Amino acid sequence: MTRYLVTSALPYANGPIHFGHIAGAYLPADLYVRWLKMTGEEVLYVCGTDEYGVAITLQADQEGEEYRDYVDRWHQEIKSTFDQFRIEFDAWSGTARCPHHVSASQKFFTTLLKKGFVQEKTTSQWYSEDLERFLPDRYLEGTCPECAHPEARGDECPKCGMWIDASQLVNPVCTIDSSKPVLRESLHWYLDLPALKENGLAAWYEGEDAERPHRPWKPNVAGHVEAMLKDIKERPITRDLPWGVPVPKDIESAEGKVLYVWFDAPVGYISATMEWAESKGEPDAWKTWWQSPDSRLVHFIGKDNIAFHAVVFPSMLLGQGNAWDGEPFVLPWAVPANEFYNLQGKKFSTSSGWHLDSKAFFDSYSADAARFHLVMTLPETADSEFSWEGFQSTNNSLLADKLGNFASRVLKFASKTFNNKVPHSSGVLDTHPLLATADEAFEEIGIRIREFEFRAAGQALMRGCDALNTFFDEQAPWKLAKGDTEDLVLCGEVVERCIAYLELLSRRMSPFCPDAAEALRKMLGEAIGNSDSKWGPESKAQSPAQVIPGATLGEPGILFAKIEDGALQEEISRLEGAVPCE
Ligand code: B3M
Ligand code: ZN
Repeated sequence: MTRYLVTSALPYANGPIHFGHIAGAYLPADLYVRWLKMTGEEVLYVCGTDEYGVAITLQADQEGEEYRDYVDRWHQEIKSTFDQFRIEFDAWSGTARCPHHVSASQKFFTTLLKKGFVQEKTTSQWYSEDLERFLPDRYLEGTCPECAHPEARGDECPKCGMWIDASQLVNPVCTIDSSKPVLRESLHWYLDLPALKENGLAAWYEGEDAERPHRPWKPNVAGHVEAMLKDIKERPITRDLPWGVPVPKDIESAEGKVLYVWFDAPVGYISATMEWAESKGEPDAWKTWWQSPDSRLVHFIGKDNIAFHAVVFPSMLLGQGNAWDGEPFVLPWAVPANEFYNLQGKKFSTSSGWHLDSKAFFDSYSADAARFHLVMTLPETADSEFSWEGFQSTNNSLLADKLGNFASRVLKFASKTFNNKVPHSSGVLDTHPLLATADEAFEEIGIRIREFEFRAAGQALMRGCDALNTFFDEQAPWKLAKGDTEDLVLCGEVVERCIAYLELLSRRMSPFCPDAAEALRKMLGEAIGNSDSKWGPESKAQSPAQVIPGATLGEPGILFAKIEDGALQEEISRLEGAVPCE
């Protein structure tokens, strides 16, 4: 049976998660997971914080905090932001807190070493004579050896996206004290990507090896991977740093060396799964997800993480062979990488105030409204952005006017005209063309979600609501209610269908707007019987549920409050006080 093993990039525990991150790697995954679960699939959604490496030491050093305390604090903080967005993981851990992480990462390393996919080399590293230490990549800035951009970091060029070998950096300076470092010899271990390419990576990517990956690769993924495969190089996977997974002790001269954070971080997906399995009392259950050929491994990431998820991690996985008892690891089935999400035309930047403070945001607006607006503007094929005007318009004209309004018209009318009970139906309207249009639109949601086209899925949800509103308008039950007996019967038929479609809508909308979906189900009261909270497999979701004739409805209410122009202006002026980065 197909199983979905879904991951979202492990956020660095060194700062807040903002709307841009949410839109890039978390909301689409959460939506995907909620949809699959609702339709009866077996799914495990794994995430956690990325807690080692230089991104952490840099920040913690600057703020004068112990590394452990620093990551603990951000681990909590990040989780509370996910909670505000109703992003729900099955397994949630962190690389410096998971009890399996060190041993799993070290085993990855030693296995690759034994199999000859990791080689030891003495290389030149930048060393600060003033600070008497080796300088990790991120403590260096200089000119990009590929594109000559003058502000490249030691590990990566922000302009051309190249993964840089720091020793190749032109005119480097130390970011701690602006001194000029010197090159000194140090022993390090290199991942033999060229050998791994020949030993299965290329075959997996190009699909010679059976039907494994989901096709086609997204163009941003294909572009990046193909460029990288053409000229693949060995890459160092160890560092001279005091904070990380130690290189295994039994390896000569491992003293003071740790695994590169991009080596241990993806293993974090596996170690978090081990922890989850153990907490369920089935310590081996992680294997069902990672080693079973019918697992579909799906990595949700932003475009800056493509190389690691579509080249490096798959190489590490396939290089393990049978070393872990049982089947080899599965390789990624899909990597739905997103482009970047900006704020009113500029990059999100917490430090300059060009951001949306989650706490303030959720004091005024709902998770549902935030989620739906992000879905409708996701950077799926190009960079996109959050604007306050856009947010207001999604909330007011889509959620409130189309979805919320349909629900409140129907339920208020039923309350007034039918004593808040579901009218009886003879099925005469079941095949009405507008309802067929709604069916088609609602069916498309699932098709699109499974193709990672979440914007289109959101549009389909709205098309369904349009058809339902038109149906209600055209049938004009408020006129029928004033007519003869025959009209009154038809009026009941119309209302019965609308209530049944509200039940269907409550399920279809739930991955997008989980809170409003729950609220709508409450408003439907006894009409929906005691269907369980998972709301059944897809087969059931595909036909409108039969609401119970004569059952009492709950109390009608407002699903989505409108955002007033005044509130909007306030938000915009607050942002205008900030100085965005170019
Ligand atoms: N922490 C980079 C990032 O947050 C990195 C992702 C790790 S995923 C294994 O964008
Ligand atoms: Zn460059």
